[in-house]
Order: sequence, then C-alpha cells, then structure tokens
Amino acid sequence: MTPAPAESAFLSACRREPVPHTPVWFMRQAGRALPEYRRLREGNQMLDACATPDLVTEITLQPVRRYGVDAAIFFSDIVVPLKAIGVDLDIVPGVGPVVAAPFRTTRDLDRLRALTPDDVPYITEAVCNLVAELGPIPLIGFAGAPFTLASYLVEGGPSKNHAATKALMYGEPELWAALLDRLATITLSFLRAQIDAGASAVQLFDSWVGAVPAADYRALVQPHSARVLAAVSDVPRIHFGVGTGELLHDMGQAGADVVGVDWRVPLSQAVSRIGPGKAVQGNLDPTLVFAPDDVLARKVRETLEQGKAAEGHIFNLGHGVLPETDPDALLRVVELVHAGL
Ligand code: 1CP
Repeated sequence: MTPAPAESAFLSACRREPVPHTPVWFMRQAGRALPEYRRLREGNQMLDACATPDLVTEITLQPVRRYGVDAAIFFSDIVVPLKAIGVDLDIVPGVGPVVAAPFRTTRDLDRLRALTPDDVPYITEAVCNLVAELGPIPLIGFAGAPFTLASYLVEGGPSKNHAATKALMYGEPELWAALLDRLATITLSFLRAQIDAGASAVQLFDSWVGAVPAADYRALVQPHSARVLAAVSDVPRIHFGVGTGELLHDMGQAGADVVGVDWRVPLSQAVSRIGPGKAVQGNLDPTLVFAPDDVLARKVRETLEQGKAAEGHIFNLGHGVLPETDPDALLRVVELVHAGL
C-alpha cells in the first residue's frame, strides 16, 4: 500500500517526531528558475494562471518531479483571495502585486468582505487534483498574513520601508485593527478552503513583518495572525517572515507549530530564541546556490548540523528561490540534505 502523507518525513518533522531523513522543500520552488515553468507561463498572466486548475496542478508538480523535494507548495499567490473578493489588483511582471486604489479610510473596509469557498472554486479543484496526483507527498497550502497583505493594500504595491502601512498602524490604531481583522477573516477562509480540499499543512507568510519592533508586533499584529492560526489547528502550521530575528519567539507564540527562519540568524540561535515545543524551518541563504560547489555543500551541512538543536527541522532556504538559480544547484542541495551528515 502507498504510504499516506501523514507518514511523510515532512509532516513527522512538523509534529516533532523522528524522521528517516531531514525533509526539504524550497519556498518559491515553482517559478522562474525552472525552464519548464517559463514555457508553461508564456502568454498567461500570473493571476489567470492561478485561476486555471490544470496550470496550477502542473506548475505545482514541476519542482516535485525535478528536485524530489519532500513537499509540494500550492502554486498561487498571497493576493489571490483579495482578487477573488473583488479588490482591483494585478500582478505586474517584474514588479509584483499592484492595487488600483490603495486602502486609505474606514470606507475602504467595505471592499474587504469575507471570502467563501464559492469565490475560489478553482482553488478547490486544483488542490483536489494535486492531492490525487501527489499520493504520499504532502501538499502545503498557504496564505499571506494580515500584516503583509495590509502592506500591499495600503502601499498599493511592493514597498521597501512600509511607511504608509506603519503610519496607519501607529496613527489610526482602530482603523488598523479593523483592517487586520478583515484580512484575518479572508486569510483563514482561504486556508480553510485549501485544507478542506486536502492540503496537509499550511504556511502563513508574514514576509514583511520584520519591519515591526517586537513590542508593537505583539500589540498590533500578533493577535490577528493568532486568530488565523487558531482557526487551522487541524493541520501543522508554519509561520514565516523575512528579517524576523527579533520576532522569532513571538511569531512562535502566535500559534505556529513550525517557525520559519530567514538566513540572517544562525539556526541554532533561532532555536533558542523560539524556545521549546516548536519545530523550525530554514535557513540556507538563497544566494549560496551561486557559490562554488564545495562552499554550498559546507553551508548545507552546517545548516543540517545546527538544525539538530531543534525538536524538528525542515530544511529550506531562508527566503524564496531566486529566479537566476540553476535548478541543478537545488537538486544538489536536496541530495545533500537527504544524505545527511
Ligand atoms: O510571472 C511570474 O512568474 C510572477 C512571479 C510570481 C510567482 C511565481 C509572483 C508575483 N508570485 C508567484 C507565486 C508565489 N507567490 C508562490 C508560489 C509557490 C511556490 O513557492 O513555489 C508563493 C508561495 C507566493 C507567495 C507570495 N507572493 C509572497 C510570500 C512569499 C515570499 O516570497 O515572501 C509574497 C510577498 C508575494 C507577493 C508577490 N507576488 C509576486 C511577487 C514578485 C511578489 C513579491 C513582490 C514584492 O517584492 O513585494
């Protein structure tokens, strides 16, 4: 009999149970680093691709076939649920999500109604197809956390300093709380749709929350992320952000089972900051794929060694695969991780 995803190394590590080998997958493993992805995406807009179950299924499977990773991540984007409830936005090639009318006032809350599964039938269909195709390999569903989604809505697009977002957070705390509450409701429904269709785990991306100091994170952000994570406690929950060295403990306390760590903090230090009762995910610098083979191999082994300090370790990069990455370098990383120390 084929083993179930529940018995996989990936889900065992999430649950802090013994594993036959350290599981590995890569954030943004589907995408521009793969020539087969670039071919499939030719002539398709990103958001159209995300709403086409056959394309989503194929793109999600591509890195699993090529790299032999221990988990698939659903191909979609964090702004898909916002688009699905009618927010006028697009994903502009080479830029990222761009929102036509940025969020400014209380009246803008009306544009953020709750999401139902009927808004995203293509998500349900693609997840169902994928679960059937993947067999024993777990599928990770994902969503953007309230802070990171708020950043795109308030800034109107990608931002370096998140100045308008933080101005709203500090200047109008009541409106900020109402905005994050709406976003939490949308996010948890988007995750719920993926879980109900068969996703085995979820990752909540709070990519840009590293811009917020810890005390303000606890007061103004964490309660909303915690509400999302509490609503999906029937599967392992991974919580990740970039530049979050000062927030690792609090992000774990938001209710994650696994805390994702970027490349800036040595994994062993991250483990002591996060504290007991959590698994960790990470954290090879994504630029190391451009280093000579022996340097890459040494850094992979260092990461594995440091991961031993954790109750569970899922190997990953410290952020997404860079588009210029040679897929063969990632294949080598998977082989090294699976071979162990
Ligand atoms: O045409 C293209 O190929 C567009 C590039 C692209 C891709 C491949 C975008 C636009 N999104 C995606 C897919 C995507 N987005 C995945 C795929 C699954 C996988 O990992 O293989 C995931 C998980 C996301 C999630 C996402 N979107 C995040 C969180 C993860 C992270 O990288 O921190 C964020 C911040 C976004 C916003 C976004 N969408 C796209 C871009 C280029 C960006 C970032 C823009 C910025 O810098 O603010």
